[in-house]
Amino acid sequence: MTSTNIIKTIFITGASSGFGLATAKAFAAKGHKVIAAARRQQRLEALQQEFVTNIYVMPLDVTSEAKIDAALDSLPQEFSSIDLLVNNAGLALGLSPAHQADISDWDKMVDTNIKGLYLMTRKLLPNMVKNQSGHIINIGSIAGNYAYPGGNAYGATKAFVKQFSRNLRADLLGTHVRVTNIEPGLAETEFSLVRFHGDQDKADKVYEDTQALTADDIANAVVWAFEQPAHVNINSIELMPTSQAWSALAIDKVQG
Ligand code: NDP
Ligand code: 8X3
Repeated sequence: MTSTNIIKTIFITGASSGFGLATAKAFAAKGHKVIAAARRQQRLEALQQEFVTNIYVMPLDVTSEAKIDAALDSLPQEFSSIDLLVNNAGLALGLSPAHQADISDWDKMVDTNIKGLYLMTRKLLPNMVKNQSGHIINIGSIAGNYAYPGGNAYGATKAFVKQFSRNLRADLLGTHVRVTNIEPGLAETEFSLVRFHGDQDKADKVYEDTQALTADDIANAVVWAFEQPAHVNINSIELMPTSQAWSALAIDKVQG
């Protein structure tokens, strides 16, 4: 038996855009109760209007433990027992080489992609363990698996997500709580607009003349991992657009 016909409560961080928004819509359309959280409350209002009864939207900055505590404390009773946490909130900032990168960009990526993710996990896990049921789905990245120029701190935060996900599985053995790391490649969202600090032309160039993954592709992977029978744990899913592959290792040739 799968869990598809049972209403679950699903907490999604970063639900105002991209993967988080698509995942919130996908679960809400299936009738699940969805908590959609992000900093930009206005963006979430349209979601609330589309799914009046089964979406609860809330402002949340995952980098602040105090704000997470306040948000969780304020959940209405009917949304308070979380079956699935989708740790999606995250960002890349900059594509400069390490010796030129902006340290405040690195700080923001660490605070969001690492600290925000482990705080949310730590806060929601005890109840899942108590219930002997639950699922944490983390949004990692191929950037955690493969190095590329300018990927420096961003890729390292996603390598954290990969190993944290695996170590969670080690800790949670016997609790029936599942953990999955989704590792997408190139996907067209607001990701590049954020990475290039609002430079729309630069962001558009990333997706020009190619067919990137869509936010719905990632939502499909999240939903699929969640809908597997309770005895099946999808450890990780790495997905790329067909138009993306690895490049050769680089060699610095001495100039003659
Ligand atoms: P978007 O920029 O479209 O969405 C990012 C979401 O994260 C927004 O909803 C944003 O909401 C939220 N967010 C950012 N910072 C915070 C914060 N401090 N607190 C709460 N929410 C926050 O990008 P994607 O949908 O592409 O990115 C989603 C995840 O997928 C990220 O973790 C990203 O690293 C990862 N990823 C993206 C890939 C891509 O190519 N697009 C590929 C692989 C992984 P708000 O600003 O309103 O708070
Ligand atoms: C986003 C994918 O390759 O731009 O995580 O880093 S990539």
